[in-house]
Amino acid sequence: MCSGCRPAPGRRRTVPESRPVQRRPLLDWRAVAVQRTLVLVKPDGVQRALIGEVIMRFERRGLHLVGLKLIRVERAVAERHYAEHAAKPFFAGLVDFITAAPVVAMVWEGPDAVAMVRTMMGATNPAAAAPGTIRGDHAVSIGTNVVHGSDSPERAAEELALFFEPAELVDWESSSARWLE
Ligand code: RTP
Ligand code: MG
Repeated sequence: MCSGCRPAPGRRRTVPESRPVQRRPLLDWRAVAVQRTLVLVKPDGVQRALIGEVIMRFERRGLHLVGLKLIRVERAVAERHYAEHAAKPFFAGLVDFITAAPVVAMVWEGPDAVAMVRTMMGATNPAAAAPGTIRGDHAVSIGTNVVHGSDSPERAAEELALFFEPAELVDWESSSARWLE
């Protein structure tokens, strides 16, 4: 230290008081509802080795993974899951399809996660799905459209309960969370 920089004898250097850092997000997305939504990589997606592709999209987007498993969907579960379509001509085929081979079931969390996932999936009929969406990039047929996503917060709650035990969902904090606020 230079002699001129020394505090005068008898005077103590004053150190600025340390203050807690105020973290204020640029955009307070807590004003938007944080939701959980069910995503299935359907049997065609698993067979076509698209599991990683689907996970990557949600992970890179910034959604938060709280549940993940590879399962065979039991017929009774499939019938409950697609109960809204029970009267439709494609119902039997839909249940056959979703129970024919393993699926990957996931729960993703984030602000407006239900709508965000649906937007990223693209339209039900891949012919109408925008390029850049999962179906728009990876599917050509309405029957084999790679992914399922809950279509409302109410359905998401029902579907989470149908596919996951509470203990299978993991509460954890990602170290990148503050960079997504
Ligand atoms: P998902 O439930 O699988 O996420 O699909 P989604 O909401 O986009 O479409 P939804 O109307 O719930 O239909 C469920 C699945 O049934 C098949 N589907 N086939 N042949 C047909 O007209 C027809 N319509 C629907 C699709 O595989 C759709 O994903
Ligand atoms: Mg649906």
